Amino acid sequence: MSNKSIINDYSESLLVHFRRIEELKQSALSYLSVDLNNRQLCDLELLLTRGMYPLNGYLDRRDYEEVLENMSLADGTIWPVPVCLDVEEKIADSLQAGDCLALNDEEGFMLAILTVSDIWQPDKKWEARAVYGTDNPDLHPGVRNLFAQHEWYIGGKLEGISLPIHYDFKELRLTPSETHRLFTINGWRRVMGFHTEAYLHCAHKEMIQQAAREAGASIFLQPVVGLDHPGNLDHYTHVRCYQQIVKKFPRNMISLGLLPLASRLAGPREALWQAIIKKNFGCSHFMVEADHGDPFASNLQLKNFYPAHAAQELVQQYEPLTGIKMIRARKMVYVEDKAQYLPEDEIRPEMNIKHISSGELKRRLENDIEIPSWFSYPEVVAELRKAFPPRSKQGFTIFISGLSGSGKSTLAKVLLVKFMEMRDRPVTLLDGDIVRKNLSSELSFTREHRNLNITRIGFVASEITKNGGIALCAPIAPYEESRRANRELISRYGGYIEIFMATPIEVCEQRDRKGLYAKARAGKIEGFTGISDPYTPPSAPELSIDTTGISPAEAAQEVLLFLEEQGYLR
Ligand code: PPS
Repeated sequence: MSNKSIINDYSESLLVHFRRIEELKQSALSYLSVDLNNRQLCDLELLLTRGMYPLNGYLDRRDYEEVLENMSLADGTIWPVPVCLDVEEKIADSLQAGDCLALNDEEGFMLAILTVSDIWQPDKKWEARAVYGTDNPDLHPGVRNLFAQHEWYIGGKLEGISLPIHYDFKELRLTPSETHRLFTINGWRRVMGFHTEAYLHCAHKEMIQQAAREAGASIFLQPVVGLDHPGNLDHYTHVRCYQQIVKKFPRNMISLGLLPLASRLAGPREALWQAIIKKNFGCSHFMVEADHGDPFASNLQLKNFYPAHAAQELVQQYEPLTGIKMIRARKMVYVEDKAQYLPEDEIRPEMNIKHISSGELKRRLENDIEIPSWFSYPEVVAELRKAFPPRSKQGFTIFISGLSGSGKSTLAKVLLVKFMEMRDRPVTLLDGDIVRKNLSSELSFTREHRNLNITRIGFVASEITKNGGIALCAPIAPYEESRRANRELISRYGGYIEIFMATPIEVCEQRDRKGLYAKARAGKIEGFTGISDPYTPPSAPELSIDTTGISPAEAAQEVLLFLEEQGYLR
């Protein structure tokens, strides 16, 4: 490789000898340091273990520009995706070529020393167009992520002190040298790598097994545990499901290892990058899906960003340079009359096929409905049921928003009593006044402080919901932005029911239980909601309740009926 030291180029890992670690730790006392985020830690781990061979550090500027222009390093070695260390301007300003920078984990534990070769401010629009095919962040989440990263890049060689520390699934965190050794010991000359971030069911198992059989290869199932994906509860459930599904393959045919990858979502380039990484883990074959690496691959609502099969074609085209063979993933479909899975392209019109979509699977889990064994294995379903309990066992948040005097607190109190009476789940009341006294006592009623107050309530409610309780929130919450943030956060952990108290302001003002409207009209309270500060009604609440002509018991009954109908109450 160009202007890079040969010393590390062929070594098994970039971790240095413990004698050198002692020296590095001593010298590092005078080095600048940065704490890496989760994404950067994934890159560092794959660099240190040599999952990203032949890189022995972060790309310098020449290599980076070649990667964008030609999908190769400056010496012509194929490399499709930039791997640079992004840093804040103040770090970039304090460094020059030849300096050393200590790289720490999020707790400040030192993992590696980077000897800086280059510091530059990349043209991110150019990078986005080259790697993703667009520089519009609204069209591509990968571009959005890129633009959200620091503005300066650093390139340079790494000396590793320790791999990032993981406490979970240690036996599955295999490095390339470990997997290669494992394959050699087992006599696996041909190994097909399978990369996944999804839950796997019977159709996947049939697809993987059939492809491996055709290639005469064993299987290395390598799921990604890198960045948490929105909507995913946790990676623990994923890994436990993978541990179950490998038991369904013939013995001595499959091994499981976790890949700490910060996916770029770059479609064909992503697939090619993964192919090189799989080769580095000792695989001879790599299964590529028609929409591999596409940011919208598993999203039924959105059209894929890249053309179908583009990823397969690119990986195949570069086979001579990467040294790993592409295997096309052939989707399998369950044929009821034959009680077996067949490749989708072999299905004839008269065949009776069955399918359960991810949306339907979610519905069945939520409502405790049977999941047939032709679709998934009972052991996998049992893991999913633990992670996604039916609605009747999930925690939920009832978020009541509305003007002062609209009936929020009264409704919340009646619901509190009803839930206490049911004794189904623990209940917590987070009324506006209670929160203002206990959680947000230093906050005023400016837009910024109100939003902060609401997101604090949202955080507490999300913890309650996550742990299976009921959070009853009743603040004014006049702005859409903080209500939306709460919905996004809490829906990940359980139910979220937004109730808009649609009682007209005239009625609220007439009630004026606390005399606040009168004071606001008299100019004695500034920025009073509905009088001198705006209230934006929720755009899509689960329920709207106008308490003008109904009793608190009737309002509460509307909520209880809704909860029952949605499956939260039994
Ligand atoms: S917010 O906007 O959601 O943060 O408000 P919240 O925490 O629910 O607090 C609302 C209660 O504070 C009292 N109060 C005011 N409300 C609105 N605007 C102004 N300027 C204001 N100043 C004090 C008021 O009593 C609200 O209680 P409720 O129960 O809604 O009447």
